[in-house]
Amino acid sequence: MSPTAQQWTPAHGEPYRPVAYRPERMPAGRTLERAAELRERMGQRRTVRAFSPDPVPEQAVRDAIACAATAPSGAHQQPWTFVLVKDPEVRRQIRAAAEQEEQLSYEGRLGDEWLAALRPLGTDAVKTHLTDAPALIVVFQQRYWLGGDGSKRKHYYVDESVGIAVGMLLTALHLSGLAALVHTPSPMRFLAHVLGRPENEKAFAVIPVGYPADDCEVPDLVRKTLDQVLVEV
Ligand code: IYR
Repeated sequence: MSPTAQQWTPAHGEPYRPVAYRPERMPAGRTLERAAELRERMGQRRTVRAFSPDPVPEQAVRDAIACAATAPSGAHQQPWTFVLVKDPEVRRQIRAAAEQEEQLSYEGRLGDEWLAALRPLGTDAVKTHLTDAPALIVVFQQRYWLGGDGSKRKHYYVDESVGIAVGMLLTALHLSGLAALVHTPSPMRFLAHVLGRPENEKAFAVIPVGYPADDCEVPDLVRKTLDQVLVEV
């Protein structure tokens, strides 16, 4: 039965049941064109901290989350939950709680070395993006599987799996013409509380989504060149 027709449950302990996979091979010329185009388009992505309150096409955000949920994961356990927060009151609560933590962080909890690393980015404890952006995607890691009857099962490579899913989410949002930010208020425990998440879920990141504000500015960052990040053997 398809997972849409029935609540998904882990295939734990079931036998290997292979099915044929024969995607049509793309001609090399087309692959090269696609790859160059994607490289160019992804090079234009910037992390945005100043959002317009304009609404975004909501289905595009759901589609991007669906793309993220195609990510590979440890033992195909898909250990993620994406909470899409549109309610302005809930966004206000998240901002108030995040700013309380961030104030302590920027007033010294981060330490001098971390603060120096952040200085070129121009960040501070004021998190207008949490209320200006029309939507927040709060990504939770399922640290373990929790059955309806309270039974638990170990999840593997949760950090890696959720990190990959977030990368795919950012890619999908950007290629759909939407701006985003990976915000990691620390500590993030308040998010599970505010959003009423179950005990097996731990917040991983808050991703405001929207359009850049008309007066949006970003730091003048330089990306490493391909030569600097690629080693060919
Ligand atoms: N969580 C804080 C600090 C912060 C940390 C890193 I590493 C950044 O790349 C950016 C910010 C904040 O959100 O401001």
